[in-house]
Amino acid sequence: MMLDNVVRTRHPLDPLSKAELETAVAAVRSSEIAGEALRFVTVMLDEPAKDAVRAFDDGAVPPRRQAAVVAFDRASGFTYEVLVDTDGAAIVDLRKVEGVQPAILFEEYGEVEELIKGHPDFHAALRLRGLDPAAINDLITVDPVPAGNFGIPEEEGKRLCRAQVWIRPNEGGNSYARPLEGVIGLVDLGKGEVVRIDDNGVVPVPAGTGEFRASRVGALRKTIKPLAITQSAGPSFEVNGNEIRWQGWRLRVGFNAREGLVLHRIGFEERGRFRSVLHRAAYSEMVVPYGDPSPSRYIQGPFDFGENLVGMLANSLELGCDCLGEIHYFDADIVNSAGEAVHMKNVICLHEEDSSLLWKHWDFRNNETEVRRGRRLVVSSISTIGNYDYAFYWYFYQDGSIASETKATGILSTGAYDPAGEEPKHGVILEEGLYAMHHQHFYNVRLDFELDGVNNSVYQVHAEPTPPGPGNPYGNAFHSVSKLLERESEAPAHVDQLEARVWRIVNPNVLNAVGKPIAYRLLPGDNVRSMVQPDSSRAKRAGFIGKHVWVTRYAPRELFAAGEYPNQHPGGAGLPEWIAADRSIVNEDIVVWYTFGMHHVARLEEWPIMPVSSAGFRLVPDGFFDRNPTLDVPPPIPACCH
Ligand SMILES: [Cu+2]
Repeated sequence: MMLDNVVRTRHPLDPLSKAELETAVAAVRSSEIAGEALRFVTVMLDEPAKDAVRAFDDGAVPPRRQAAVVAFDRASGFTYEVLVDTDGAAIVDLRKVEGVQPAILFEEYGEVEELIKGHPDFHAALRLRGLDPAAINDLITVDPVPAGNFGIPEEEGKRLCRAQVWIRPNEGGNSYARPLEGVIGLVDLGKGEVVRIDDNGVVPVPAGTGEFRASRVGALRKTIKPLAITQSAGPSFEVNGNEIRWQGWRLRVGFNAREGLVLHRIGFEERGRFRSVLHRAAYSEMVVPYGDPSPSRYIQGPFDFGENLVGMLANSLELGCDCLGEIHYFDADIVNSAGEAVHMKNVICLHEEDSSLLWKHWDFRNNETEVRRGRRLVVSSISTIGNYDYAFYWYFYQDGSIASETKATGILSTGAYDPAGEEPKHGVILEEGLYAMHHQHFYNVRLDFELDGVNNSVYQVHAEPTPPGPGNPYGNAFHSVSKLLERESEAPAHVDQLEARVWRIVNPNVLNAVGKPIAYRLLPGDNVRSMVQPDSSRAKRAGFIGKHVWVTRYAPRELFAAGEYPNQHPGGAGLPEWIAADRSIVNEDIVVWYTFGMHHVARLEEWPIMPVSSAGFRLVPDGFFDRNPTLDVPPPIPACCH
């Protein structure tokens, strides 16, 4: 049944509108869990079943819009999951979730700081260091550190947060230049009180300022000439609501409080036919395990999606600063913990870039050249989580490839050491008395493939030299070894660049021009293994960093690699738990999960602010098209280059 345009203007995967968010909040507020202490952790689109979305795209009626609400009662400590039909303003399902802690609320960040700063034991720790609490009160900053779970019986069942302390060198200055080493707070967020303040010993407060603000770093260089990017006829993309079309690509952007930027229904239009590639692609989790065993630093290992809500912390992007050129911005609406709808301006940036050479050939015999310049479409978002700023980029290229890149920037997390004592073993000295602890950033991307149809399979492929002998008389031969991953337990694997290991996602039901299943290839980029011990709390809680590639059978609730509620979780949730079911992944609706790590042993050049450090991966068509799909890209200048 076709509906009129008015109803169809909203796509089933569009993020919840302000009105829908307010409807969801109002429904929860009129339910039996309503009360003064009720807080809203996340209110996100409950994405409709995939077949309903596909049917809508084929002209069917839209599925009902639903909001998935995670609410938390600060008085009772109970967590609730509520499903609200926002079309009908009715609660569809309401359940209490036992034994979990939802993400830290923004208001709790402020409370941790206030509680620590007001506590007599904290004042005593300051005085022990020759500091006057009243005199420096306004310069003290307290960072909440998600509590983790170290199996300490007294911490079981409580909503906790740890705290680290810094002292700004001056008003608005860089806190991380002056750690108050050794002082670690433990706050019971349920009771709203400090459990204790540990003092692991006095270490001098470093004297540096870590200054990087333009107004304070002295003369600025005058050698930069303007660099303007203009597109006189406008960009080549079209945006219709949340749908983007560009150079054959079609995709939809979404946004939510937990994951931030989400891409849906990614596909390529070939000769008028839409060929899907991914039903959904999004970063699902990240964790930053710190590798310093000192009593003040081993606690650091935040899950920035599940504990800190990366979408909630998204920046409003500025033209000419965060993005350059002809930009289209998408706004987003979210709900804060008080249940108020908050409009976030310019949280997703869309633009087009020159991407250098697409392809070229010079025929030396007749001196004819064919050359094409490439373009890429860039969809990006930036979130700030405490000291670090993370930029997430998705790139689409004319040749059918997709890439993603994360850029970590911001300020290093630091510690202080006593210059008169031993040098820190698990960090890099930045200046006298100040060091940056070794750590790793692990990102996980959830790739819900749908290559030309729902049912796909995955092969792990590597290269081998062909054994010498009659089949390889000259010793030059090598071949590919391809292993079909049949069950979830067979999939977890590390990258192996020396073996040219890649993963091929295929649709065994659709063959290309040479009679082989159409495919995309997952090409890992820089990666590293996790340095945590397999039986450690960190390894158990971040199971997804144990391997780089995982494949699961699609299940609607399996969205986040470390599980729904990583905050204070004892471990085992997410990917390791799901693959225990060992479902078949051959010719099924499958999801590929890619974990990649950025190994961070700091450099002096990363202080006082860190130039971006990037890592990522690529997805390239591998027999998805029958030949180079860019032959129809015109030469850059009609009269030359061909
Ligand atoms: Cu880092």
